[in-house]
Amino acid sequence: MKRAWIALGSNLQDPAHQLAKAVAALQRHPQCQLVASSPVYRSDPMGPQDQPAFLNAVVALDTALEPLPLLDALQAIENQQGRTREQRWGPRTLDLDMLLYEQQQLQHHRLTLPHPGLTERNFVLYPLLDIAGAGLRMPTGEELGTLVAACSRSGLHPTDIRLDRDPATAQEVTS
Ligand code: ROI
Repeated sequence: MKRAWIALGSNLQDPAHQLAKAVAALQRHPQCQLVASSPVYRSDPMGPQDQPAFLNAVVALDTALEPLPLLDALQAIENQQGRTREQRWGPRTLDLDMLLYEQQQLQHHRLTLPHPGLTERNFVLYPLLDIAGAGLRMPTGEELGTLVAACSRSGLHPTDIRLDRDPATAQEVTS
């Protein structure tokens, strides 16, 4: 089995439900094993500001799939949840982005590893830190802790949403 790190994001059609449903689909996948899921964060939109806030999280998967078949599996889940090809930087029902796959570096027209947005997106780095720890090594040799230290946390807010529950009952607890 190979270890992959996947970022989840949604800002349309009940984002908490979208994330929980995606995690449930990954858990059901016969060639994937969910290892960990991060807390869920609410984050200010990166890109145009006239769209709802996002919910973001990261999961660790162990998988028998190579990177491109894993990408196919992630896109199938996006499509099952009604994702259409939206405008660039626009709102979306569900994004599943492969951040890292073992120590692989890949430049393919469908997939770049590590994910090119990884180093500048606090809504990816902080949940990754929660489950991977600061010592996680990038294929480029840097440690995750170094990347996090260079990335502001502003606009990133923890929530009480849990991803390891039944998606039918996933809900936001506001206090
Ligand atoms: N902004 C935030 N905060 N979180 C996302 O997941 C996200 N995804 C995107 C764009 C539109 C770039 N902005 C985002 O695709």
